[in-house]
Parts: sequence; structure tokens; C-alpha cells
Amino acid sequence: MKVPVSCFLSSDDIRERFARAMSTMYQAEVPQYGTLLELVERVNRETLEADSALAERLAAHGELERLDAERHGAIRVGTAQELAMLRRLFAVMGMVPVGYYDLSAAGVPVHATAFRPIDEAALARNPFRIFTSLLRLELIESQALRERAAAILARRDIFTEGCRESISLHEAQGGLDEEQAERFIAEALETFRWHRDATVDLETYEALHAEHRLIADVVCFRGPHINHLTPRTLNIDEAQRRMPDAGMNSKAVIEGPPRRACPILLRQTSFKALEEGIRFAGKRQGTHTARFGEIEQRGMALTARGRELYDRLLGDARRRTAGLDNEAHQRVLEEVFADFPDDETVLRREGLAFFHYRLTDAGAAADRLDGADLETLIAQGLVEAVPLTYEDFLPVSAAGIFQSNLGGGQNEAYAGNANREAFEQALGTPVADELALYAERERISRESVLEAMSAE
Ligand code: OOG
Ligand code: NI
Repeated sequence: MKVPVSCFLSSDDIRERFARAMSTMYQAEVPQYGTLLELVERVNRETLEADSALAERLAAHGELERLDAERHGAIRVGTAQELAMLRRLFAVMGMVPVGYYDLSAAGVPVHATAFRPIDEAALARNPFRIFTSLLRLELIESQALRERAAAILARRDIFTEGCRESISLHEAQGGLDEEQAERFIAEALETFRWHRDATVDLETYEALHAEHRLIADVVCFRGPHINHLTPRTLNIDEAQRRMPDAGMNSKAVIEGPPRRACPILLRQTSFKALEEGIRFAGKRQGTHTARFGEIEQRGMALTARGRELYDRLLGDARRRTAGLDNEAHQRVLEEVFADFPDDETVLRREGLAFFHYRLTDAGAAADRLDGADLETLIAQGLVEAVPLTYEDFLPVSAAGIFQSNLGGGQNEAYAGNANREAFEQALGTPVADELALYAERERISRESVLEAMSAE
């Protein structure tokens, strides 16, 4: 069967529909997540009403219509084969692996990447991404337990037959038409669904859980259930404040940088994972906690230099924030981050953040110039520099999110075990370098405004 290329849905369309289907499924599975969405929607509405400049800026950037769309989710898989197949699944939706995250440094036996869109138009349309962790059985000390876990994982297939067929069809045709895309979405969704029935008996679950709760979460179920989704908030401090009154057990502190005039990177918080009833093999009942809800607020992407400064200041702050409540934690962060410039022009001139350059209306109407340089064009109001939004994750923050859902469970013995090569081998491809992606987008925008402004 040959399908004309013009009938194919774009990968952006498929990603958007998939993200929406996932949100509907997760709200039905975890009702408290629906409550979180309502809370975020209310805070966003009130923030926009109180800040008309923000509302205008978001409207001008086409952000208002997609404010409610989820920004990310997360899953954890058990084997190289599962990860490699997920790479092919996400490719259907224009999502590629970006970045390597070593969580062993934080005592969690996984390493991870983020599957996400990378080009400008795709990110603007729908930036949905999935933080995907791979379990590292090799970090388990007990050989018997390692082998037991590997044997259980070897028996499961987390993809439906229809999902595999849809992926192969996409690869063979170079796209999917409407009906094929709908089938792909329905079949792919099955991989992320929750299963109340564990594949193992309670005793096996408990043995794996005793090594690390995350190992039990990955190994004992039929699939890598989506463990959270994350909408975007315009005021994370307010959302955090309101979570307890909405009946949510919020994590103690907001992860990431403090509140600033020029937001940087990513701030996150969550409600903690819920305890859910599980039927184990052999008919025994038990419980498991895995699924939670998160919110995020994104700021500008930092250059390697900006990131170094961020990491250093965060390290300084961490020595002083242990055990503090969120309010005190944020006060310390604000004090320490006074050393991080909080003015767009300074951030740009000092090479701390990435920017997108574009002509202003005046620039588009102006005469071409000979040898125009960027700073002069900006000073003359012909070109403007807009910060690039950070599209990735932060290992220290991710560790904080993991740990708040693992009852503080960690294991120092795992630490210091980054192995990007092994991860890429399992994935079947190298992960993209996030800094190079931002630098490239900045370079292209710079060259295109300079070209547009210079005389032939
Ligand atoms: C993923 C935690 C990381 C984030 O937003 O940093 C994450 C997980 O718990 O599986 O989602
Ligand atoms: Ni997350």
C-alpha cells in the first residue's frame, strides 16, 4: 500500500495529539493530577490578570493558546531493548534523545535522557518531552538479586504488536496518515498505562524494594507507567503555597534557581507520589507508590559559562539549605544568587545566556547598512535579542524530584558511576548535546539578521 506523502500528519501533530491523549489517560488514572491542573490553571489566570505586561508578551509570542499543554512527563525502563524501541517510538513524534543525566550521583541507580523536539518551529508548536530513565542493574551488589531482576525483565514486552507495526510503518513510509497516526497513538499509549497487577509475588517485590524502591517500580510491572506529567505555571511560588489547601502533599522545597526578574533554567515542584493498591501474583494485596504530579516554570537557557556559575552558586547554597523549609530555602538561594546578573543585557554581553536575534519592525523597514554589527543594531532598536527558553532538565533538581518520591531512599554505593557510553550503546545512538543545540539556534538567528541588514 502506498500512501501519498501529502496525506501524512506532521510529527508535531502526532506529538500534540499523543500528549493530549496521555494527559486524559493520566487524569483518569490519578484524579489528584486533575486537581493540580485546575490549581495551575487558576494561578495562571490570576497571574495574567494581575500582570498585563506578561499577558501581552505571552500573547505576542503565541504562548497563550498552549499555556495549558503539558510540558513533560517521565518514565523508567528496565532494559536496553526497551530503551532502543522507545527511541524509535518517540522518533515518530519528532522527539530525539537530548542530554545525558547521571542519577547515580544522587544515589538513584538510573541514567537518563530527555526525548524532545529540537527545531525552533517544533518547539514553538508543542515542546512536550519525556524524561526517560534506564535502570542500571549492574549497580546492584547482590548477584542473585541482579539475576532475578534481569530474568523478570527479560520476560516482559512493554509494546503492543500494533505499536511495533505502527512504528515500522512510519519508518518504511516516512510518515503516517490520519488513520495510521490515530492507531499509533492508541497503541503507543498502552506502553504508558498503569497496571494494578504486578508481574511478581509480594516476596519478590519486597526483596527488590529493599534494595531500592525504584528497582521494584521498574521491574515488577508490565510496563513503564507514566509516573508524572507536568504543566507549566506562570507563578510556581504561588502554586506551591496553595498545594496543601488543595489537599496535596507538596514536596518540601521548589527545586532549581530562586525567583528572579530574569528567570533562568527551570524551577520545579511536585505533589508526592500516592500510595496505591496492588494485586501481587499469588493473589496477595499490597501497595506501591510511584505516581505523582509536578509543575514547572522555565526561564532562559544558559551557556556553558552561565551554567558553571549556576552550578557553583547552587553548590554554595546547598551547604546552607539542608533541612530548611521552602521559605527559608528560597531566602538563602536569593542571597547566594545575588552574584548571578539579573539583567538581560548584562546576561547577553557577559555570554551567560543564549538569545534569539530578530529584526524589529523598525529593522525590517530600515535601509540596509554596510558592515552593520549586532550591538549597534540592537542599540539602534533595529534588532532585538529574545532569550532562548531552557528546554532540558537539571540533574540536581531531577534527583530532588526522585528522592521526594522515594521516601528519602538512596544508596551512596551507587554514586559516581556515570556511564554515558553504556547508555548510548543501549539507546543505539549518541544523545544530542543540549548546549550545542542552543548555540546553533543562536548562531543561525544572528547570521540571518546580519544578512538581512547588510547591503548586498
Ligand atoms: C523522573 C524525575 C526527573 C524532572 O522533572 O526532573 C524529572 C522520575 O522520577 O522518573 O521528571
Ligand atoms: Ni519531571
